[in-house]
Amino acid sequence: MEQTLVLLKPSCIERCLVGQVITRIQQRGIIITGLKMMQLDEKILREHYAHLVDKPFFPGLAASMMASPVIAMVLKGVDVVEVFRKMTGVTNGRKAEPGTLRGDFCMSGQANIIHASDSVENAKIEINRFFRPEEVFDYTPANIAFYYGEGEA
Ligand code: FUP
Repeated sequence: MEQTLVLLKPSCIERCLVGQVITRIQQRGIIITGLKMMQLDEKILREHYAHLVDKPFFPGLAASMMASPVIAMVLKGVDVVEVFRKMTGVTNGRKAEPGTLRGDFCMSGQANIIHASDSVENAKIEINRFFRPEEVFDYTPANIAFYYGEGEA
């Protein structure tokens, strides 16, 4: 099964939305295979947001990502990269559809509560960036037959 990398940003931690976001992940039937709190620094953020380093908003973005610890997660499911990007919603929370995490829980383009990998290729790179192999527990729930029909997973 596919895996994706998620960060619950300082805007999620400070606003005490962690439980609600994790509830939505589990309600959907997405499996959490890695979870930890960590303090990000400029080095990892320059790698993670390499496509944005030259933008004028990068210093503010980096500061917002270092304002508190984040919670990093690895999520597992069939097509989970695409499914979870849809659940996340578009970058600007004010434009995100109601029903998405950003559309339900934030009003900002920067303090937008969550990061989710945007492709299968980037998910692999990002999981390796934030997790050591022994920190990811690639297990399958005992009742997996109630998550997916025969032949789906
Ligand atoms: P996303 O994949 O939706 O997280 O979007 P991007 O990779 O384009 O942007 C990463 C982060 O940069 C966003 F979550 C917030 C920040 N950002 C800004 O602060 N201002 C902008 O104009 C665009 C993005």
